[in-house]
Amino acid sequence: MTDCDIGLMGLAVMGQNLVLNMAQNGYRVSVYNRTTSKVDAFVSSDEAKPFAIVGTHSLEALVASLKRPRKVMLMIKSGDAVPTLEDKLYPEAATADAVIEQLIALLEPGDIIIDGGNTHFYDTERRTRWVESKGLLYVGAGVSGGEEGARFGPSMMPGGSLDAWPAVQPIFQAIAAKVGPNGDTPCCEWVGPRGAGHYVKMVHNGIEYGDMQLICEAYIMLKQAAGLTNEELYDVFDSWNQGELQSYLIEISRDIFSVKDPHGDGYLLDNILDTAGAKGTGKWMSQLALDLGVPSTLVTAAVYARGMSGQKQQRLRASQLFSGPDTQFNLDKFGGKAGFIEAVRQALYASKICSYAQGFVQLQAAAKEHDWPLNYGDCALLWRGGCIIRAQFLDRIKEAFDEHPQLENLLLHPYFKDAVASHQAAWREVVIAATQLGIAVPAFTSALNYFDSYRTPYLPANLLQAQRDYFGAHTYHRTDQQGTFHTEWLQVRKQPGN
Ligand code: NBP
Repeated sequence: MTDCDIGLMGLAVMGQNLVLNMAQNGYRVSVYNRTTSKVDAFVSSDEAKPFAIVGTHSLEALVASLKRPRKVMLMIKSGDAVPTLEDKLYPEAATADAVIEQLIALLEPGDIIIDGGNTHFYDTERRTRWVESKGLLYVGAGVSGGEEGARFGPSMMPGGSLDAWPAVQPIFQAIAAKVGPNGDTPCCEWVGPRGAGHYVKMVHNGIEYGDMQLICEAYIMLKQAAGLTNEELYDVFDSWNQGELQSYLIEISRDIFSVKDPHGDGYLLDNILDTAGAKGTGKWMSQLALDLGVPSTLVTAAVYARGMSGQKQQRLRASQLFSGPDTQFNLDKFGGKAGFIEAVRQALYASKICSYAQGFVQLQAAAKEHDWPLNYGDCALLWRGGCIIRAQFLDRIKEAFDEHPQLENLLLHPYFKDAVASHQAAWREVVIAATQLGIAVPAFTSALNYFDSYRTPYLPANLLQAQRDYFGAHTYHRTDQQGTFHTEWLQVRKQPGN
């Protein structure tokens, strides 16, 4: 039997749901999993049975079940990359490489290997070149939306061998989330060569880290500074979700505030330990921002905030040693509780704009570094539906980049400039209140510092460069003359008259 449109290996949560989604869209899908009992269990499950999905027990059988050009999609575990030590690949990379190696031996020129996992873009750059050198095509596709998205419409960010796109496009665009006035624009477009798709997915995840941390900071301010109850928080987030903050993450946070603990008293949220996990894509974005020399400070603050949350025992000990400031918080400054809630909303929106501005600046720097012709308006569209950061606000970003494809920073676009300008007073007051109360808001603060650094014509880097020249002869430029200068600072200091 060689009539399947696509084969998928990796039947965990994502793989199973993507297969059901493809099958529901009329594609004939064959499947394989390392633990083959999962193949049998899946194809005979109530959800899969109506679609006559073809189960196979080996890669050979999977490949043999496919129409040409064969398309094999991998949805297997990805891991932490060690990109500079190619000979010491992390176990999951070695695993995926071993699977790809087997597939190369089984496939023929023109066939396509697709990696839909959260793979480090370095691996996708490397694998695209490797697979293409064997006459095959390779696609590294970011897939976002979790279990629900995979089943009913994920955001998909494919990149790699452009020649693979015509064969992959109909399937991917059929299963992707749809947005737009008629609900028929797929959140799936070709992103660019080699690792571009996985890079865009990584930036999506980094922005997700920033969004989540900012929402947590809004929550802690409303809860600790203004004393809002979970019922009040539900109402606040519900109203926020009607306006410019409308987004999936605000919506699910709202819902979380309403859930009573099925195993204890009160609300479930209040019984959850305040330590957060991470799978590493935020860290990757942060590391790569450092490599590129671009300040993606929001994702970095969010990664560190998760790290600090994990130091629970140390925090408990430190809390016995230090008390915070002895401040009486007065809501009158904000015009009462309602005014404070509105100020927090504005702080959240302005910070969010900075976070997305940083994400796109990093994408632009990466595109330049790796020679990817990225379309930033399309990137915003890909995130408009199906994924975790989906939000109304992404329409504005798409419009901004459609108007100015080379816009160097979202903050320079009239819509975002006006939004930040009109929100900055409240934003500053919220950061001041947090500082006075001793409530940590690293992402709000980091966003405000980014904004203040970005909008100032004058930073103290003149002194910094003077220090570098003083101890290391690193030279400096002058404000009033062309050229490179060095000063023997000690000698100048010792000259008479100085
Ligand atoms: P997991 O990330 O938990 O991976 C489980 C799958 O990997 C199983 O099919 C497992 O086979 C297979 N696998 C492992 Br583990 N080691 C293998 C090996 N050495 N050789 C072959 N197969 C191996 O599954 P998931 O959560 O569905 O995610 C799949 C991919 O999608 C990952 O790359 C993930 O990062 C990405 N992703 C996940 C989400 C999400 O919300 N979960 C969202 C977006 C992207 P077995 O059954 O034999 O152990």
